[in-house]
Amino acid sequence: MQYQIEKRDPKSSARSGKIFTDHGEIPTPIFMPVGTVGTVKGIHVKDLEEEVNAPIILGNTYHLYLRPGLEVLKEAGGLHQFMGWNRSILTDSGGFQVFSLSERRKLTEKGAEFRSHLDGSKHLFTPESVVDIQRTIGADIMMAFDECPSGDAPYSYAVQSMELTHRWLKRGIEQFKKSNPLYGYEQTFFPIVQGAGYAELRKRSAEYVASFDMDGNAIGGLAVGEPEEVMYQMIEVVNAILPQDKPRYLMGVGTPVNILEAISLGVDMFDCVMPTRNGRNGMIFTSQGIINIKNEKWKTDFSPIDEQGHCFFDLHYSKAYLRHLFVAREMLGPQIASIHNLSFYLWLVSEARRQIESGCFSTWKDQMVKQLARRL
Ligand code: PRF
Repeated sequence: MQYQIEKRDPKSSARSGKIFTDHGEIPTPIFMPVGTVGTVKGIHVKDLEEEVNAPIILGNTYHLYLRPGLEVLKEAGGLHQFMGWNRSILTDSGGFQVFSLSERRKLTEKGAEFRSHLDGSKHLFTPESVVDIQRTIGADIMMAFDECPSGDAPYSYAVQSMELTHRWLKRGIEQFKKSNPLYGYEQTFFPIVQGAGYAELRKRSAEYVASFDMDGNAIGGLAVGEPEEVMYQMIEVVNAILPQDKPRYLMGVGTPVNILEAISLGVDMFDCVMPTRNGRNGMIFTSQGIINIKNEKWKTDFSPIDEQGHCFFDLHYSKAYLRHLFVAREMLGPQIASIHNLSFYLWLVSEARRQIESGCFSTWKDQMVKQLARRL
C-alpha cells in the first residue's frame, strides 16, 4: 500500500492525499460504506461503483468468519471474487463486534472466547487468528485485534485494556509479518490506538502504535458514549503523535459534522453504519440538513429527494414518492435512502478534498457544519 499527501490546509490539520492498493486508487479524505456480511445492505456493487462512487468498502471479520465461513471464502478466491467487487476492501478485526454482538464472551490474555450470535457455537479469536482470517477474506487493509472499552470506562480499566490491546498488537504484527497473502495481491495491516477518554493514555497508545511504522494507523475507542468534545480532544492528542505521512483512520465515525471536524483534525479515513442504518429507517442526509422522510410534511412534496444530490435517484424520485415507499414498507424505500445517503457521504468527503486542494477548507467547513445538522 502506498500513500501520498497532496495538499495541506493552511488553517487546520486537514490534508488531501491518495492511497494506492492493488485494487485501485483511493482519494482521501474518504468514507468507506459498511458491508458487514459481504454486502452493503440492499445495494448492488454496480450502484456502489456508479452511483455512490465508493473506491473502498468495509467488511467484518466476525460476521464473515461465522457466515459464510472460511471454507467458502477460500474456495471463492476471497471476498472480492465472492461478492463481485473489484475495488478495495478493509476488514475490521472482529474485536469490536465480539464485544457488541456475541453472547457470553470472555477476555483472556490469549484472546476472546465467545459464542456466536447466530447459533450459540463457541469460538476463540486471538490476535494471530484474526490475521489469518483476514488473509483468507483477502482484505486489502486488515485491522489489528483490539479491545474497545466503553466511553465511560474508569481509568483503571482503561489502562489495563489499553495494555492488553498493545500486547495483542505486537502479536498481530508478528503474525502479519510471518504470513502471506493468498490471492496474489498485497495486503497491509493497520494498528489501532485505544486509551478511552484519557489524554495521557491516548498519548501512550499513539506512541506505541507509531513505533511500529505501519502503512497506516487507526484510532479506535471513540464515539462510544463519550461527549463529542472529548472525542475531538482525543483525536487531536493522537494525531499530534501519529506519523504525518501515513493515513489515519477514525473507526466507526460518524455524523457528517463529526467527519468534517475530524478531517480538520487530520483524519483521512472513516466508516460508519449511520448512512445505511439510519437510511433504512427513513433518515435522509443532505447538504441542507436532515430529513425524516416518514414525516407527514413530505406527503405531497413532489420536489426531488435532493435537488443538490449527486446520484441518479436524487433527481429521479420525489420526496413524496420516497415517503410513500417507507409508509407502505416497500423494500425500494430503504434501498433508495441507503444509496442516497452513501452518495451524499462520498460527495461530502470528495468536496472536503476539493476545498483542501483549493485552500478554502476551513471557511467551507464552518459554513457546512451550520447547515448539516439542521432538521428540515
Ligand atoms: N475498534 C475496532 N473497530 C471499531 C472500533 C474500535 O474501537 C470502533 C469504535 N468507534 C468502531 N469500530 N476494531
